[in-house]
Amino acid sequence: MKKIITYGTFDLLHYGHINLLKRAKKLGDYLIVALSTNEFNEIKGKKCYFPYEERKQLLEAIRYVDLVIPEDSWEQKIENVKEFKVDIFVMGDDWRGEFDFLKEYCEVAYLTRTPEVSTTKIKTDLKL
Ligand code: C2G
Repeated sequence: MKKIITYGTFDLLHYGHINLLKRAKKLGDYLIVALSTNEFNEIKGKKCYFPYEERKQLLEAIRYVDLVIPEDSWEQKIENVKEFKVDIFVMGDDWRGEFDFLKEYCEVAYLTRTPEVSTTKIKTDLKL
């Protein structure tokens, strides 16, 4: 059982997120998503439209996602990788290089982002 983990806020869920989760799942058999809590988003400086429970509910409805756990700190990744015996850590390539320290514990894969869509863009466009 090849286990994958990825992290994020996944606010205003869109097809860029789905592309990432779909490709992450294809790398193994079991995909864990560590979802940023409302408190952690404050630390990340991200203002969420949907609170944690709703963002979690949306993610759990996605066929590629097997488990959603809370992400409440920058420092939990090594512990998560060990605890869940993760084989591959996956993030969009806007994070390329940022998490290479995990290579000691698991494979690290940065997948290309879907360029034209983002939560920020959706919010900006809707204000117009
Ligand atoms: N993503 C993507 N294409 C987009 C938008 C997002 O592939 N058009 C990917 C991001 O690269 C990330 C995931 O979808 O891998 C979730 O995106 P965000 O919710 O923006 O994640 P972020 O706020 O960058 O949180 O500890 C890591 C952080 O929690 C990452």
